[in-house]
Amino acid sequence: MNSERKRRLLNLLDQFTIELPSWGFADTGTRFGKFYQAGAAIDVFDKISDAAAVHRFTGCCPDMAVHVLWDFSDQAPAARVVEAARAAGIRIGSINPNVFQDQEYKLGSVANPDPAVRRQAIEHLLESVALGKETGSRSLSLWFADGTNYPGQARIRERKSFFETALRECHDALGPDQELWIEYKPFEPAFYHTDIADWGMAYWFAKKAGDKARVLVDTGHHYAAQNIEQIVAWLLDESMLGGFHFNDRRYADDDLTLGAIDPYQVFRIFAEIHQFEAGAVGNECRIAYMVDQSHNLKPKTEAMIQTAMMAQELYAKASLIDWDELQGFQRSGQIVDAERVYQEAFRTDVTPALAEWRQAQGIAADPLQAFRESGYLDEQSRKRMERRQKLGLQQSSSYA
Ligand code: PSV
Ligand code: MN
Repeated sequence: MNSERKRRLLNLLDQFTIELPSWGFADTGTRFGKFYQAGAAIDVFDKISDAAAVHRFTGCCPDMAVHVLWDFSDQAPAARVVEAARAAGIRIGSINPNVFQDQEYKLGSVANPDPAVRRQAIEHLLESVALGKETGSRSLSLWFADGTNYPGQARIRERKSFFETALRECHDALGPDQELWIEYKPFEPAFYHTDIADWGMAYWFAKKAGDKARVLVDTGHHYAAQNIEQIVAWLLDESMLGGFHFNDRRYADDDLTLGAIDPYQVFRIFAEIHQFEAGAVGNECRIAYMVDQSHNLKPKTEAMIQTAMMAQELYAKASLIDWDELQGFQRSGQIVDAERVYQEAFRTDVTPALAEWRQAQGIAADPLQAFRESGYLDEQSRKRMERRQKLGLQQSSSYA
């Protein structure tokens, strides 16, 4: 890698941050059960401590997304949560309302056939907007479980109009610094139709809601063969890409760690972004890079460090593509050579450049190794096991 390219890469890394999900530090499972971990976070303050640890060792995760019902309570009001984050050296990132868990939402939230339930869901969205203002968060990140399980269960067009009304009302309550991101998902938990099933529907709802609304791409929310980088290219071109929920999968929304199955897919997504930003002056786009993973088996904090490192590595590799050279091959129809530009960038070892960047930040060249040597996980596991015992909470019988 020549020195000019390395200098560019180091500058790009200075700007690359990735937001961690509070829920990725807590015990999670599947519908078949949960395996408890001694080191899992018990409450939002543990989650803040864990997210801050990931940031300390990686230097690129200064924000933590919060889930309204899972993270805020009388014991954890907004002011205390914000203060705990500040003291730990991180910020509160996107606010995630929860209109999928309560019993009322069996038939949907903002698209529920009952107007009282629709109102209740909208009120929760508005409270989440207010919480965003209180916590200094710049984004409201919306995911809806709304949909149906059987043909004939509901009128799809009527539900679409319920969504348009609700999202507009939510959008209009946003403060000047707040943005609205709309996530899509083709199935689960609904198994016949999902009200926001794909990027086109999310795009449509965002357009209808207003100019602060954009689309959120969760990499796990596509059918298996979907070309995600094409979606990203279109959203970039239309200035409608709000951000990502990164994770990897083999089958459906598996929520595995980023790059575990197909790192080249993530590389190609980053390539579209670098290409867009390299395209013209003024093409910088504010994209929120976020993680949305469920670490059912891996130690959670380690999985998060592994994810942040993988994201940096793939982002760095994709930045090495020489766009002028590539365009030359594209114009003359040299397909093999064009593809080789991608493959060579993907193959390039960026470990030395990442080590140099980390050294400049005062962090270890191998954040995972340094984290392990710090003893953080052992210490937290011991303390959290004791706390769980006192609180009478279910837990694993070992440190592992
Ligand atoms: C739904 O699968 C999702 O990806 C949404 O982003 C939620 O906010 C998150 O998972 C946690 O439930
Ligand atoms: Mn998501």
